[in-house]
Amino acid sequence: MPARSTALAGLARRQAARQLPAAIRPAFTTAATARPSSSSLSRAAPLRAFSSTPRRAGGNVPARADYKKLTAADVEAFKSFLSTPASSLFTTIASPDGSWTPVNEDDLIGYNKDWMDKYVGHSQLLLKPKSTEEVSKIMAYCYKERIAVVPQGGNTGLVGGGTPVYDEVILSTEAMKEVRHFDEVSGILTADGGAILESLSNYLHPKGYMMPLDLGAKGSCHIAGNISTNAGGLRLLRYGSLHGTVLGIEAVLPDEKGTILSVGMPGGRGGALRKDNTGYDLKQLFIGAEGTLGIVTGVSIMTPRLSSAVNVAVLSVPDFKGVQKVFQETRGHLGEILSAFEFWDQEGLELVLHHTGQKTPFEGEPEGGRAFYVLIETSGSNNDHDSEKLGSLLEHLLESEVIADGVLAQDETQVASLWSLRESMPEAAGKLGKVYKYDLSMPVKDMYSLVEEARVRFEEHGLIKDGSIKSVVGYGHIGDGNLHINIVADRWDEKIEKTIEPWIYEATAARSGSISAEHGLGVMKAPYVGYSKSDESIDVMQAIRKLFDPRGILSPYKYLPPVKEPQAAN
Ligand code: FAD
Ligand code: 2HG
Ligand code: ZN
Repeated sequence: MPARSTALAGLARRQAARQLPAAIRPAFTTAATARPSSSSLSRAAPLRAFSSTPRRAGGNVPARADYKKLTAADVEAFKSFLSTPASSLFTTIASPDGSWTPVNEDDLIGYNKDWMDKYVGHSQLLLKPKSTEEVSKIMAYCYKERIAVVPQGGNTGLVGGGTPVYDEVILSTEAMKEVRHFDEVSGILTADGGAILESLSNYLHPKGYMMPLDLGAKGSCHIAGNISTNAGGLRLLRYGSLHGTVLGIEAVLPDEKGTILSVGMPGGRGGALRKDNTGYDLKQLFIGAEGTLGIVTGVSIMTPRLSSAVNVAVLSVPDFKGVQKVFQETRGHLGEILSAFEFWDQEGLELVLHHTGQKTPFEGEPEGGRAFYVLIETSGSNNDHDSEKLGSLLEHLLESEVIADGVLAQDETQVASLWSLRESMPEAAGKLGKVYKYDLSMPVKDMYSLVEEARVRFEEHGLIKDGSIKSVVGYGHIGDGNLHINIVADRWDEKIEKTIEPWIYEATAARSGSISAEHGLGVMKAPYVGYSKSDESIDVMQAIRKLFDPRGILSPYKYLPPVKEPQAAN
């Protein structure tokens, strides 16, 4: 076994009782690396005037469908549905009689453009209703007039789902953000759809509870946005998907009445129940529907107890086989206390260190080198027990030479610092250039060969040599079989995109994977659903969509490929 020299010093109280392997050191504390717990992502600054063609990388967007073009009379109607129009309605359309003050196109850019600067629409109207009833009136009117609508939460989605493609009305849940009810016995939380994920966490923590999901965009994303994308995030391994934790949904349908559908919400027929087998489970349809079936205005969700003991270690591993071995051993050793298992590659680490100014917590260069990093988190209620278990796992991994070395957080600040190495990845990639993001599900053993194949492909196409592609980073939620590939380019460019797509979806399908693990389909992947779903499944999905949205006004051009016209009989 190679010599591992770094000595341990200054162990925190909870670790002092036991011996840690010499190559696992306390993590550095650097002010710059605190976990971005209040990380609200700023909406895009006004940058440019709109062009008449919608911007999205690549072709594939259907032509604008025959939706009504907004008039001043429509704005007047929307105004009449809102209790506070001055703070709920923003339009570039001029008022014939001065009854509203139009805004500039630039004032709407933060809602027309996505976080990645990839998808840009040119809506003329942003609505921020304050209640479900207001949403209902809006939707009934849009149905009657056949006005296209895109629901928007925190606009942190990564597939172009939450921004308009053309001139759809943007219906934002920003002004509906209250907690409606919390049951301290059952842990069931009921909130407005526009409640920000992080505010819900902050609401729950003093009560000893936490949200069952966590993601880097927590400071901006809305709970209804999370539900609509079926967001996975960093805690799925432990608490499962929203399909398990969401108990109820209130949604406004795009129909004649703007029907308010309330399923599994407290106070409704049936209430928020953990067990309910009466009929089809309608709420499930809204989880991951990306705004195609209705506007989610309220949510009821099971929240777990806040863990009083949290430990985090980051380990370096010389090869991807080792990453798999570490995962296998970790599950075996830690069992129920394992709460996250994340990984990233060397290119990812360098990107984060360079673009966020963080310092590496590692020292020196171990024999065998470092190629991958895994973050292991335990959450439990007995720190001695959990530390003991984690310590013996780390010892075992070092002894068996699966890992090269590692760092173990000694306090909350260090926990935050280590998490930040992983959570800063999307932001760091965005600082380097334009990021083509792929969010794929597949057997763990097949994950990294895809990243390597991608690098070879781009080399062969000369895209790395000519500087078009600056970095190819692999990271993700290994514990969930979810790989993120971030391909950082110097520009949005059709040639680059065509080198990646559909090749990357074919390569995913060849590995029996899914082209969307947790980010959804949006406008980006709508044409490619067939790589992961059969024609029969797509037909049924299209039929469900039509049932909820007969006039096709919600989130058009997205989510599914256009409906095939029936063939005429001979
Ligand atoms: P938006 O982006 O506004 O909308 C997303 C989709 O939901 C759109 O299709 C929109 O039309 C629809 N929608 C929004 N609100 C409603 C509503 N009220 N009713 C009906 N439909 C609605 N995702 C993960 O799964 N895991 C991660 O770990 C993760 N990390 C991220 C980290 C960063 C830094 C960023 C920028 C994004 C990350 N994401 C992640 C993606 C994104 O944060 C999630 O998809 C999030 O759930 C989107 O929420 P939002 O409120 O921003 O929704
Ligand atoms: C994450 O896990 C998110 O950090 C974002 O899902 C991934 O930006 C990405 O590609
Ligand atoms: Zn993710």
